[in-house]
Amino acid sequence: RLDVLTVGEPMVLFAAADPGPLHSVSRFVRCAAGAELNVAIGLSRLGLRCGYITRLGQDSFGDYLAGELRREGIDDSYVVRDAAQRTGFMLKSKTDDGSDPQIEYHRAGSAASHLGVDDLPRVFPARHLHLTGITPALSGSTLAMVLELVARARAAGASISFDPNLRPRLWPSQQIMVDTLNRIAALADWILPGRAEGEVLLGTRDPQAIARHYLQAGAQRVVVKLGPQGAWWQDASEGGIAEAIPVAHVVDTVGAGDGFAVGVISALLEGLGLPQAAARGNAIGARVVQFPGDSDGLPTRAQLESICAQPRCA
Ligand code: KDG
Repeated sequence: RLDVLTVGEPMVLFAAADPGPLHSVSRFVRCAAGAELNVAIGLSRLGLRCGYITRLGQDSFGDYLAGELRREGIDDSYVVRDAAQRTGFMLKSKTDDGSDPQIEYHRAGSAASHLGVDDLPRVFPARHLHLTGITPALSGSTLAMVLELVARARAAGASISFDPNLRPRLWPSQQIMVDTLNRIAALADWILPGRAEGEVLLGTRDPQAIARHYLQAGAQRVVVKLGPQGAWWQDASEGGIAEAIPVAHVVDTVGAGDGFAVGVISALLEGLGLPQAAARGNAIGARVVQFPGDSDGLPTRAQLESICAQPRCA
């Protein structure tokens, strides 16, 4: 049995090698992206057995991503190669002031947007399911698939984590995004919103109010990401702040939330408490922002142990 199963769209990421707006950049570095893929990579590097459901085109981008999955030791039994569709890709600019980069997607109609209920294993094969709000935004069939996967995970007794990961550009409207993601959040056990996401989804930036809302909606644990201020964790009985690990120089913020999810999910599956899980999330998020790619800062178990020998870490 797997520890964690996730589902999503992997993309080839061309990260600008030089700063400036995308149209002015002539050199790019190729890497792999996709929020759930990043989480699968991070969990796998920590030694968890992780599976990933996706569809890839039979093109060179698909070959590259299939190779990355193998290289990272991710179970690819649920990866379909689709001769009729292309693999998506994206461009990311380089910033030198820690601000969020410019992102350009080339993913509409991609192989992964054709994922559907038929791509799911009949019997849910893992202890835990991790979802983000990106996959249900890709198409009507991916939304139906996510809802069915939740039902199968529940039937198998698996726990479910959900990172809203708002991508307004991928949704038909803001209202549909908010309604759909709050509906999925109400089906999950562990919810990992950012404070700005709370504002969009619930109309409040107050971490305690965000946590209370999702706990009342049925979650068991909520961890609200506060960026450089750390994270607010809360369950039915208590709540508190996990302080951030200061970062002297932020190279690229993209992927930090996925690193945070890796920390929280791995710690909770290991039986650690919520404060320790939030602290590990902070530690991995802080490492990820010091690297240019989405996943190059995700630590191995030995690297995590050396970060966690320092204060403020689980
Ligand atoms: O969390 C990182 C992701 O944003 C990035 O890897 C690309 O999946 C992606 C997306 O849809 O933006």
